Amino acid sequence: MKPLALTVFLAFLAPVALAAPEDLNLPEVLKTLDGKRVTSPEAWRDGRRPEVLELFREFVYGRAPVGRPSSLRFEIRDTLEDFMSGDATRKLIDIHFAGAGGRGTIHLTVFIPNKVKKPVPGFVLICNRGRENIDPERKTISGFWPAEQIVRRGYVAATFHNSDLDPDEHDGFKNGVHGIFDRKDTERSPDAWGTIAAWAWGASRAMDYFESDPDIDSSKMAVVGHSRGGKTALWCGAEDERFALVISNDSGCTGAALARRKSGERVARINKGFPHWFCDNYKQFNDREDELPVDQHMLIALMAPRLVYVASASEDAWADPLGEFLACVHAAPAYELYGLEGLGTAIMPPPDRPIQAGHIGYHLRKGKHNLTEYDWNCYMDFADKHWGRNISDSGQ
Ligand code: GTR
Repeated sequence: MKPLALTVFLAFLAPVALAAPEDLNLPEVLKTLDGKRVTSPEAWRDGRRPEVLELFREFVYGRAPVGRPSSLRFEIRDTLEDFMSGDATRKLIDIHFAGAGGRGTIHLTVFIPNKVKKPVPGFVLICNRGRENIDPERKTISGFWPAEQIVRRGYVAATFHNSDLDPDEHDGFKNGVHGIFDRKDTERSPDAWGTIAAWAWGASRAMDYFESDPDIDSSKMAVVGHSRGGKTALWCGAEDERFALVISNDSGCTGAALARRKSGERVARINKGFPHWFCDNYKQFNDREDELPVDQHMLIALMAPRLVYVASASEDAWADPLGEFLACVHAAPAYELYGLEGLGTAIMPPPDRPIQAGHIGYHLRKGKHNLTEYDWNCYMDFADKHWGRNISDSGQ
């Protein structure tokens, strides 16, 4: 083996050394802005957690002007009980809403396993790739959303496309839910919601539907997203505590990766490339990551004491796998307040060796930036483990 090939081979085998937290000077999860130490679950839930959430609203993702709108309405467009060779019932649901600027609809696709005790827990994917990846007819099958496998393992497979909420383009926040709900009589504020927050809002409306469906166990639903969708899943999980499990796949910059690592995609770059994703205040931190009042480990900590899972890919340097892993490590103190284990290790695992014992799960998949069946299987293993499910629940 050539020396370089050998080094790369060994790097995959050897645990990756950690940068000490002091080196990054991360803000402490359990220290309030006025310097008080948080030592109880109550002080976290009622004090520090809302404080951190507000910091992310004000400086990063922006503030949604509306929660569940009174206009929200579910239209079950179609129910087919004999889908996937009888394994699943398919429901196509239109979630309608309206505001001063017009109306919108989220097209939600849901497959509910037939041979399983109801209500059934499951996963909702925020799809940010082409709609063919979430084909409700199943003529196109994609590893990005392996609905058949999800159903076979006894879980609800649900999904919607992010563009139902807001197209992924910078149009000055005129179209999508911004155009529907934003006030027109005042200037847009620097902490107004960006597109990531708009997509996250959509996942919460899907949760509104799950709560209304007796076949779905809304107390055990996971929100899943890849890349920009992964950033969205994390923000959704922070804003909406109804999600019991939050899954970030290769979310990278302003997702799971620590900004202060300044590795891979950086704040200035993401704000330039995607000026519509975050709130205007976030642009103050271009090339000034150290001045952020938060870092992304605090976003992961906002899930505590719920389950959260972060996955990276070994060839995805742009998303900074080590930065994603370290954010999980440094989110743990919020879990420890509840007597729960966070990640349970500070040593980065080699590829394809998931860490799943604690309330924070992590794996580094070998390969490129993508959401694959391997990733999904890890997420379902984690859910099986923590939700006490086994193959007999799947009816197989
Ligand atoms: C990239 C962007 C990343 C990531 C990715 C994706 O261009 O720089 O932050 O979100 O797109 O969503 O696939």
